[in-house]
Order: sequence, then structure tokens, then C-alpha cells
Amino acid sequence: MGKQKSSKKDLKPEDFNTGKKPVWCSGCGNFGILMAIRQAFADLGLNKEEIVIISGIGCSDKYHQYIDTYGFESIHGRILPVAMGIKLANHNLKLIAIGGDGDGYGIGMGHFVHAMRRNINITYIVCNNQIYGLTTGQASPTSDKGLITKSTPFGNLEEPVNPISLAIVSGATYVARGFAGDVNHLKKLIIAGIKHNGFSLVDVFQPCVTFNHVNTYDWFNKKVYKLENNKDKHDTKNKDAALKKAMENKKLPIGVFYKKKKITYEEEVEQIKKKPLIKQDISNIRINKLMNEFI
Ligand SMILES: Cc1ncc(C[n+]2csc(CCOP(=O)(O)OP(=O)(O)O)c2C)c(N)n1
Repeated sequence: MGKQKSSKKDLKPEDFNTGKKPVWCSGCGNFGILMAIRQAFADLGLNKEEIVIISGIGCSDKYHQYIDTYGFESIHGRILPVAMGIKLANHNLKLIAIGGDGDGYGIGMGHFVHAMRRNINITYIVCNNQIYGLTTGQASPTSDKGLITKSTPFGNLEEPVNPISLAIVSGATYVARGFAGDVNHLKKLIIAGIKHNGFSLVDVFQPCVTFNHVNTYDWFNKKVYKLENNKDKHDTKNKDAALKKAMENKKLPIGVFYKKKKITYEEEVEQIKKKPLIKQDISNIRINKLMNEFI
């Protein structure tokens, strides 16, 4: 945890650069997402000290190494429990959880659903390349049916998870999808997600140039369209309309699908709703008694 250097305001995107050279393959969609996140932090006027980036394990779980804020590298599939713990200890912090589709929609799927139904105020950015990148190209939960990968040499037999519809029905109160090839649009989605008071999901189409030769930049460029530019004027408050849009698969909508105002988990927890836990005097709590009981 922790390597932040400055408390000055009006930081520029490059001020969030740790100076470490990303290890991603050239052309990786993660570069676009990295740019969008740094720009979003700068546009929001955030200070390094108020942000914590939580990652898991995967190619898309290295953002804390390249963005100069607080950061914590957890384990594969456990991004959200760690993020929730930090949020409950100090809910004044901005919690940005970032990881891959394998991490979040595979091994971490249970945590994903429960974090959303709690509506805890965390922004979760999922770099969705439809493949396990770091482990060199196995099928992931969002791989299309029929996709040939190292683990599915005769074509993937399984239907993909639809994270957008899952998030809408599970209680997420801000559900958006971006594309790593449209950094400016993605930045706006991330800004709105961070400003939103509640659980926000930003699923991002992120081409893996090394292991996924189907869902490429060209493939996405031909398929994606922006919900906000569409002539049928999508209403982000309408859950049924959001689900209908989420189910589209000939063309792929990007933008905000669904947004709702709702009290957050941390605003409802009696013990912390007035003051973050770390600001409270706990000197009268006899920790030894507890320790003796449990250890
Ligand atoms: C508990 C556990 N299971 C499996 C692994 C092996 N593992 C590391 S990364 C990864 C998948 C990475 O895919 P994804 O989360 O989609 O991220 P990407 O690398 O594509 O960005 C797996 C299975 C692990 N590190 N820990």
C-alpha cells in the first residue's frame, strides 16, 4: 500500500504516472483504459491520497503499478472483498477496483453479485478482453460460444456471461460499458461512475491483440454504437429498456445503460454512517478479550 508523493491539487493525467513502464503487449487495450483512468482522475480534480486502486491477478490487474495513488494488489478473484473492506474502514476514500473478466466474472463472480446488491460505493472497471490473457489464452466467462482458444480447441461450448444484464438485475446503481478504442468516451463513463454514489460498473471492451484474434479493434469498431447518439433516446432510468439494450448482440451498445439513486451500504451501517471507522475512538474496545476468544 502507498507510494503517493504529492498533495497538490489540479493534477494533470501525467502526474498520476508512476514512471514504471507497462509490461503489456504493444497494442493492448489496457493502454487506452490506462489513459482514460488517469484523465478521469485529473478531470475530477482528485488528489492522489484520496484514491485507492485495488487489483487482483491478470494482465489487467497491474493498474496500481502504473497509476500513482494508493494501491493494493489482492489475489485472483478477490478484488471486491478487499475493496469493500477498505471502503468500510474509511468511506471517505474513492475505491476504484480494476481487473480482468476472468477475475471478476469467473472466480470473483460471487463477490461481484453481492457487492452490487449491497450497493457499496465502489467503481469497478472490468477490462473485458473475453479471454484469460496472463495465463496465455484460455476461454474466459465472456468468451463467445464457438471461440477457439487453448482450452477450447474445438470451440467454446458455453454461452458467455452478460455482465451488463447481470449487473442491472443484481442491484448495481450505475451500469455502463465502454471501449478501450474510444478513450474520450470511456473517460466520461469513468468520471460519471466515480461521481455516482453507489456501486458503479464500467465494463470495457478491451481487445487482446495476442490471444483473441476474433474480438479485435476492427471487429469492435464495426459493432459498437453509442447509446446516447442513438435515435431512440435510451432512458437510463428505465430498467426494462436497459435490459433490452444489454441483450443486443448484433450491434453492441456502449454508454450508460442504467442509473438509479439509492442509499449506499455504508450510509446504512449504523456504526459508521456518521463517521468513518478510522476516525472513531476505539480505545475503549478490549481487543485482547476478543483475541483470546478467537486465536
Ligand atoms: C486462485 C487462482 N486461480 C488461478 C490463478 C491463475 N490465473 C492468473 S491470472 C488468470 C486469468 C487472467 O484472466 P483475466 O482475469 O481475464 O485477466 P487478463 O489477464 O485477461 O487481463 C488466472 C486463471 C491464480 N493466480 N489464482
